[in-house]
Amino acid sequence: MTRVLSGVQPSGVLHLGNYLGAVRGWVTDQRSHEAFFCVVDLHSLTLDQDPRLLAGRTLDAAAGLLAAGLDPEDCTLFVQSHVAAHPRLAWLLECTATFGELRRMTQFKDKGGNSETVRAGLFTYPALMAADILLYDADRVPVGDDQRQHLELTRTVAARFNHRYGQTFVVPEAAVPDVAARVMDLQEPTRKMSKSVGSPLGTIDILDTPDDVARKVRKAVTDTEGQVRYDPVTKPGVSNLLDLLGAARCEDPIAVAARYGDYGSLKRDVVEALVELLQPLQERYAVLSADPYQIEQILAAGAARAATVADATLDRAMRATGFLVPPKGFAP
Ligand code: AQP
Repeated sequence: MTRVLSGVQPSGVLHLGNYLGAVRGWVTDQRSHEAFFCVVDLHSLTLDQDPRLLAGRTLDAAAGLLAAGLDPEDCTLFVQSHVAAHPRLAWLLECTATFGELRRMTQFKDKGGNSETVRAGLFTYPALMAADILLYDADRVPVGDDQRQHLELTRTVAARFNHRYGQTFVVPEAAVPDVAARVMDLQEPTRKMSKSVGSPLGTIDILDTPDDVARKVRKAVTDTEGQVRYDPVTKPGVSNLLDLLGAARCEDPIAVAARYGDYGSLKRDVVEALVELLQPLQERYAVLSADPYQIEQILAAGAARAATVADATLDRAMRATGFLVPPKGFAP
């Protein structure tokens, strides 16, 4: 059975971009693949985090994934920092990737790559992401469009490592969805919807109430043309609304556009479709979040399963690199 792996940062509750661009596909993947999904808490430290909130946000992210439909019977769900092999393999991969490759990552540039005070981890985290993937011999990595470049780097690094030290890693493929691969910010529709960048009015969280959804969609930036057409280059705001409606109702956004003559009725239907889409997730989230202990148990079992696979891959990579590997039973 082929393997999939993907992850989400605990930088807040999942937003519509996370759900439509990635997590909705994970729910399908878990039934047809051996699936590993993680809350990538180590990645969140690339930006400032409040230590009083991080653990709670990690649990919230896990509850969001379970509410979205991940089932611990069908997949392994865990927290990245609970599996020590991740940062250990990341070091080997930092020493495989080059400075020039990391410097070209657009996410680094977008998040302040020119500043002297930016965290070194923001520069090197694509190597940690490569470790997340390669540890599980993942064939397929379902991600939104924004992660394509990191996936390409993972493939380059895996191939280079294999060439230098002998066959060690599976070289993975990115799996980007056909619809909603890049959900845009409602206020700045040329920028992707994001938890860490952008205004709260531009991002729809999966836990937003119907009133919140209606307010945000009503205020979504469109244009002055007044004509509903799907054209992401010249009409990014309207096209984003069409993408959202198409993704929520599983329809092609161009076909959706043909049904509307004005922005008002389009926005009304976007609200209705999103409220309908989010309602069952919110009901499941309410039940799950009432019992955080149960979520911790799911994550602990997931980490134990994940560590078995990850430790074996790390061991293979350490041996291939030439390190003195300690005898079995040695606990560092
Ligand atoms: N706007 C988006 N449209 C489609 N897919 C998206 N993803 C993220 N944003 C969009 C996909 O969701 C998965 C988890 O992403 P993440 O936790 O790294 O991203 P985020 O929620 O957008 O969080 P941040 O804090 O804003 O981080 P950055 O700016 O680094 O993305 C991934 O598969 C991602 O592709």
